[in-house]
Amino acid sequence: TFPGGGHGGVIRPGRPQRGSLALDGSGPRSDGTIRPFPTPLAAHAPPRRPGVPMETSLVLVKPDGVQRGLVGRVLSRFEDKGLSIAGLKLLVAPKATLEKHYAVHRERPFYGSLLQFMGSGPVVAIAVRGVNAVSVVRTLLGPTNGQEAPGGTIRGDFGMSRSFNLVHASDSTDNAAMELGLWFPEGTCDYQHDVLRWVYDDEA
Ligand code: 3AN
Repeated sequence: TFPGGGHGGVIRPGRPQRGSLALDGSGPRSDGTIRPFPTPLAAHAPPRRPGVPMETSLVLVKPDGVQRGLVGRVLSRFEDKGLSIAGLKLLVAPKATLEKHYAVHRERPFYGSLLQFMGSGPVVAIAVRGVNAVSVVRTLLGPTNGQEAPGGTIRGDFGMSRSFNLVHASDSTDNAAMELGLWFPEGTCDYQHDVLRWVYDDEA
């Protein structure tokens, strides 16, 4: 028998069953007949907004973030914010990928050690999608140096270093497109993320 049921979960019309509810949420009236479930849930949901322009940013949890067991918490920051995960993988980055990814820093003194560090263990690549995702994600990361990053940001909460700064995120939509092509050449996942109608209002 079903818990609290005793009738196999079935409420028979015409038979009062005080103190019990049908599994579909309907309940018996005092005369024993069945009350339909009040209102379909969809009737209360705001309408889905078609055509909201979304951006996708490329985030990396760097080898220090993976080793320190922060992957779940980094993902949670984005999910908690209302952003969507559109791609996710763990890999040891090929040197060629890192060279292209950090080409802009080729002339910087830290370029060699940066590439060595980024190839020293697995990284987690995440495609993060949302309205203004590129700048929103950068805000969630915080400034480069963990010692200067404010509390509440990923780097501010978890890091104490400039080079071991746990995460990377695209700094412009152009770079995001380039980096997504590099880390997700197979493309990202476009799906209906149902919670978004509760995340964005009519002004986005
Ligand atoms: P961010 O990731 O905050 O955009 P960038 O783009 O200036 O920072 O630098 C790319 C990466 O290079 C940083 N995430 C950091 O790991 C490393 N980096 C930046 N500046 C230095 C530095 N002065 N010394 C060592 N590593 C650095």
